Amino acid sequence: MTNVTIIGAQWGDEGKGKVVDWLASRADVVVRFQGGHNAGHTLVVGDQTYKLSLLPSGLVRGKLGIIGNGVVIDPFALLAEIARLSAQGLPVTPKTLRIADNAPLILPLHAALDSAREAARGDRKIGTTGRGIGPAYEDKVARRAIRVCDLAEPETLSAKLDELLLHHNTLLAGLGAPIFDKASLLASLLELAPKILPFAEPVWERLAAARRDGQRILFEGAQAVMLDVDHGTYPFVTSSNTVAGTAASGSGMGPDAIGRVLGIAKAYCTRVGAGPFPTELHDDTGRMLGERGHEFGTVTGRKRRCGWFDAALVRQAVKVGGINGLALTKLDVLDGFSELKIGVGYRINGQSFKHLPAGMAAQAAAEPIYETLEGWSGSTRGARSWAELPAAAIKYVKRIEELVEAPVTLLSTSPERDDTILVQ
Ligand code: 2SA
Ligand code: MG
Repeated sequence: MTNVTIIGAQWGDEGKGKVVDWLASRADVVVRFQGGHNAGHTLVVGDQTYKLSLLPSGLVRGKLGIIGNGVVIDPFALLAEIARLSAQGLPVTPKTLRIADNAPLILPLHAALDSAREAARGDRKIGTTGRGIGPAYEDKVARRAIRVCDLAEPETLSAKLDELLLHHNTLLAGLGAPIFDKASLLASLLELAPKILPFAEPVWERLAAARRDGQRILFEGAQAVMLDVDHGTYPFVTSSNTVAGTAASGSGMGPDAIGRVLGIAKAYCTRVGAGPFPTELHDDTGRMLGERGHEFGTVTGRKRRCGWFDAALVRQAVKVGGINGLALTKLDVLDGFSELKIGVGYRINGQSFKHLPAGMAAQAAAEPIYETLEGWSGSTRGARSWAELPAAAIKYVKRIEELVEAPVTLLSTSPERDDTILVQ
């Protein structure tokens, strides 16, 4: 059986949660490998809506969930999310969830620094989720992060907190933000340690055993390729690598474990936070996409910016992300438009580009080059077969395939899991 890796092919919120949920029924293990509780995956199961941030979506289907070493774990947020799911009738126990003992922790000081920095940036802010993701990854790379395993070693924890606070309190004070007290931070961590540690283990061992036993692993990406710290619209990105390759390094497996890579893209495009978005619409069409698509952030409730599908951008995501096939979601949001536009490249200072160049000024100046397609008047909402789609909708999907140079293998026509068309 092949494994599957799911990643976002735009700027996030493409509907990864639904597709992961759809594929989870055929998997044995679902693994998160990067990001943290900045992710927001909405799953609709019957009359229940689950909003997951840090937990792997497969838990909702009773599959073993694993949080890999590549994730930054806020232990307070983890316990709160577990409590929330339990209140919805879905218990999460050390039998159903395992977390990497070498994963770095996000602490309250990371969120404080994230927010203080954003406030200090003023108009130049990135529009982060304020969850402390960036500062936590910085600490990991700077070799001062507190990791899950440190919760089992009070002396290590205490010594590491000294180093961490020396660094962070200096930064926080410089930004005029309140500083943190070691004694209370240490006490709160020692208090939650016995609740977190039962979930912790070297997950790479369990994953290696799962592979040996022929189990099928589903890797659940968060955010998206255009938010990748290397390949995205830097500096308007998240602080992790979001491409498929991270599934291996972020879970402790070799690259051959990654399997098929399914990129998820909306049939149009959205972005939350600041940064370039060449096909963004500031007009009634943009507002209509936002209203019909209910485009608000799952975690922060922020309004998402909306625009036309950018095939040049998704083509780039296909190449750098290692995407073999695309799942196109929210096609129904485009129902009823008389015509649709697709971005096929950019004009920047009089020059044409087939890709989005890396420079910040070039990205900000990029004007989309559009191709116009006929819209459709019929409804695609809830369609479960190719034959139920209007001819113009099929044409739209086929044109996207050509432009992004990857086949569309799945089509999603509503948030319901079963309203999905398997194309190939
Ligand atoms: P951060 O917090 O450091 O990762 O923010 C850096 C940039 O990454 C973007 N980002 C996201 N974009 C879309 N969806 C995300 N998750 C939530 C969701 C977002 C929400 O699924 O709805 O609820 O607002 C996500 N996480 C990070 C972020 O907007 C910054 O541009
Ligand atoms: Mg989301």
